[in-house]
Amino acid sequence: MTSLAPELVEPHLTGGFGRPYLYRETCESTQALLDASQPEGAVAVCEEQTGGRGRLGRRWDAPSGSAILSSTLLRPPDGRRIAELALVGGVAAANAVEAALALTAQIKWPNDVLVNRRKVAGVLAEARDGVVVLGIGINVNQTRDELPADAHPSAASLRTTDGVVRERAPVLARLLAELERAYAKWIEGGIDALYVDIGPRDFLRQRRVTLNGLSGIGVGIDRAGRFEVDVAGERHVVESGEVTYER
Ligand code: BT5
Repeated sequence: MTSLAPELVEPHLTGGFGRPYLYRETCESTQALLDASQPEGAVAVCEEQTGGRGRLGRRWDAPSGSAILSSTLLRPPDGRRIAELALVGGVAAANAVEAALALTAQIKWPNDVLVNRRKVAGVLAEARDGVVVLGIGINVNQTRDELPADAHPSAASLRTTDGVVRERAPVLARLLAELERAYAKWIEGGIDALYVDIGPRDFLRQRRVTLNGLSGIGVGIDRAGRFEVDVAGERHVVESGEVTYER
């Protein structure tokens, strides 16, 4: 089994993110290992989470040693919309997944990365004490049986997508390099500066969607990172929420 121990990951790091690199075999959640005392770009990684978190109190599950379970400490400037960081993480995860698979990845607003309509990565942005802890989970080597069976969208790993068992360390290093790049662009120019990475990957565009009590056709993610829905010819813009969609 491959490992994400520091001596295997640090040689692959190309930028500032991942320094320092906090590593544990087991933790409750990598989100709980970082706080405002850490510098921007500090990263926590575990092989296994006993209380892995999704959004809205949901769980994130992966067998020990099978996935990338990472959190990165960010210190965005005051006044920025924290929810946008889920999309920044989504861009980073989509780029890392595409580089590993040589297949295109889609972004399902606000925080999912899909390949072939299945979720291979999820992002969780949590603000506390003036910092943001950005959690990114990527399913790498899980077999079909090791993925949650009842998830919506249904779950996949890089392995169930192309049959390849991979070293996780280079995928993690790529993720951190992509996150550093995407975050720097976002600091400079907001979601608009990342739109080239988001617009063409927008999974919900033109799909029949329901969110926050609105049912309509997805117009897509806008240049501010919100989601637009066409409800009977009238456009609604949503800042955050849960989307259900029809195939
Ligand atoms: C997310 O939540 O997609 C955010 C996931 C963030 C996970 C990372 S791992 C490192 C860091 N530390 C943490 O504790 N969390 C972050 P959400 O959209 O709420 O999706 C959660 C739902 O996805 C669950 O209710 C399940 O149905 C499903 N799910 C659980 N584990 C999954 C997996 N490994 N792959 C795909 N779907 C999964």
